[in-house]
Amino acid sequence: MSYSDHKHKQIPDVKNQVEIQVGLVGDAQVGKTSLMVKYVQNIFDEEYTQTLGVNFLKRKINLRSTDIIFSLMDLGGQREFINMLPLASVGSSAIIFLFDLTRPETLDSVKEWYRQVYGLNDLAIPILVGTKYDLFIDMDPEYQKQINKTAREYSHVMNAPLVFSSTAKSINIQKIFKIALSKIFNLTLTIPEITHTGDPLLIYRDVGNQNKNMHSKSRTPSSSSTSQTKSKRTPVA
Ligand SMILES: Nc1nc2c(ncn2[C@@H]2O[C@H](COP(=O)(O)OP(=O)(O)OP(=O)(O)O)[C@@H](O)[C@H]2O)c(=O)[nH]1
Ligand SMILES: [Mg+2]
Repeated sequence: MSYSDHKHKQIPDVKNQVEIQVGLVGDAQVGKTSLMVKYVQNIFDEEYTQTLGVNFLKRKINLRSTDIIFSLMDLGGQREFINMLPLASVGSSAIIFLFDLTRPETLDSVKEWYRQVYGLNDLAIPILVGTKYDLFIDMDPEYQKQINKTAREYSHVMNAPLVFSSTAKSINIQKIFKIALSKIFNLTLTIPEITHTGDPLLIYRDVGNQNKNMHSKSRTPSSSSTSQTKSKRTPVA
């Protein structure tokens, strides 16, 4: 074959493909499996089926000419599965920390989940997600105000985007993963933020940015490792 023949051969249409692992962690029944199944299969089941160990689902999306494959790793929230935390943490580019907006103790637990995850992977981008917003909006306004405040403090200290979501009512589900993608690849996202107390919060612009992550062996919110960048922030307490 001559050189010119070679030049005119058809170039196969090869798409770029990137696989991104994202872990989902948080207390039992906060809605990790529901969120993952909704995002991947667009199904919501009201009935609770406890996750025994780790669930695993994939979803392919297209970003410009690249196929992005989200590999979602959902860890059962019962303490007995904590030995499987490396499956959801190691190799994940982002970790979604979920809490139930109607159970404040699940937000408190995020501290411990965060500490454990960052012992295994301190480069993953954290995203803080409050679930069951559909139930939360019917709760006492004072309670809502308090949760808003505390969740925002956690988001700040963790340097994590904050999203209030409802899997049951499809509120902010796709956006969680858009935010994850934008943070992982340092892309600009044009979704408006939602910051008003009482609304389904969507706060992401000034948190979870890569340049901050780079410096952050200091991500762990335990008091001893709270570094200079965090010393001015409200501690997770
Ligand atoms: N109202 C309402 N219920 C929800 C929502 N998300 C999840 N649930 C319900 O909450 C319960 C627990 O959801 P799961 O997704 O199984 O919770 P999980 O975090 O995976 O629990 P473990 O597997 O034990 O860790 C189920 O009955 C869900 O139907 C939501 O957005 N709104
Ligand atoms: Mg589950």
